[in-house]
Amino acid sequence: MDAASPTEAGREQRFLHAELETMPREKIAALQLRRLRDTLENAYAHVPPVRRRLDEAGVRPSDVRRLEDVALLPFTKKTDLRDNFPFGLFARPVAQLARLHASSGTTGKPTVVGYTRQDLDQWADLMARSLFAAGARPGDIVHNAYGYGLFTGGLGAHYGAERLGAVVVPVSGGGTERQVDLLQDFGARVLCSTPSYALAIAEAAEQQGVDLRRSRLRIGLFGAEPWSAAMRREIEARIGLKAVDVYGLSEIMGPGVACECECQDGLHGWEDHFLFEVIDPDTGVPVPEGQAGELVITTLTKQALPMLRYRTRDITRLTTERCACGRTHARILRITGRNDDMLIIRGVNVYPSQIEAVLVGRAMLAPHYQLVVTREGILDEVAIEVEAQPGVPADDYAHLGRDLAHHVKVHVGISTRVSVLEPGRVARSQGKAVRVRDLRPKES
Ligand code: DLL
Repeated sequence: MDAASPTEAGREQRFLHAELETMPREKIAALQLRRLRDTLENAYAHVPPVRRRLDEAGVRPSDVRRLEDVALLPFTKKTDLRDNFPFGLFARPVAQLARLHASSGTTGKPTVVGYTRQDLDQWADLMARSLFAAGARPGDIVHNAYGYGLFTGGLGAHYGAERLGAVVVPVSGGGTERQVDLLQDFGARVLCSTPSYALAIAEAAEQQGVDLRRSRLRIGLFGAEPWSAAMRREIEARIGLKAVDVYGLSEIMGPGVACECECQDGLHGWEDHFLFEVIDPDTGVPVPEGQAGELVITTLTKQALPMLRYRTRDITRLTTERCACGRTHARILRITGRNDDMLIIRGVNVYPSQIEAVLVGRAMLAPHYQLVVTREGILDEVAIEVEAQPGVPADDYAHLGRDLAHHVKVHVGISTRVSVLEPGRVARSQGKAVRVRDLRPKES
């Protein structure tokens, strides 16, 4: 290829928008304050439930004079979206929107989110920035195995890749054997999927006798579900690519709210468009930088659905320490799990990803597992169902199970029952994996 072609030049370039991504932190803060005030004005003027809330709290948009004053604003919760179903929190008439997405809740109505043309444009920009940070470049073939539809993963990654100038293969989730064929035939350099689905693709390839490590794949943008460092190592080893973490949620935008760069050292939260806080989930009080808590996000540029202090329920830590890549935007460290997924086992708080971290990569065990939660009297118990690697004699299963239970006890601090199962017995995901089967009686 001609060295002067845009594609080759793109490979030298370090940032998609250098000025925005390396802005001094004081400048980021000034921009955030300006945009926060605009967002408040927009929400106060156009969203009656937000106006009511702010009036009740005795806060006027003009009261926000410094960035820290964001703490004066009431939180928004998922239930607020449900209570105002479907369009009650929109700041624009539905006819002025360009798209709707929705996420299916486990109970009741889905959460509906809306975008103006400008919101969609900004989303494409941020997802393009995320892809670039991860190492994707114009001209790359991007195999997009996030589900297309109401879920934001498929279309979010799709338009971001197009905006970057990449070549998108809009394959969506499912038909895993065919995904392996397409990856080989088209020679994709970038794979977008949930981490659990990447593993399902890796497994399907191995079963077809295909070594994806010899394919053109170099970069994976994996997100939409919690995954451990052990899972990253497993995927990287089996597919032969750099696995990068990407974060987002439909209430705020979709994928691309934050993304790791090639340093793989935490996800840059795009602070020119979002304000990130970490709070103590019990008290609602912001915690000092570096301490774990619930991530709270305020949108700074969204027109259709401005969100003030949205409680994500995701547990993480934030750092503003400068990343080796040179980007100045704060980093969200790996999301350990959702508040809702936290189990309390005999007084010990446990996230499924902590068990995953012990289990994945253990000799003779496959990285396919599910946790089964039951209640004995007043105490919750966890059983682990995990597959053996193909070829491991069934006689070894009991011993492998005892060994894993021991390591979980040592590293996580809880007692579990482990069942080692034959290969293929744990359901494979095509999108977000179901890691927990909750058999506890439902509270009424
Ligand atoms: O999952 C958006 C997305 C699509 C993100 C593709 C990344 C890639 P929702 O369906 O609304 O949106 O689910 C959002 O998924 O609150 C987290 O609990 C979880 N989640 C998303 N990304 C990550 C991640 C999309 N990288 C919810 N690590 C969020 C851990 C994640 N959890």
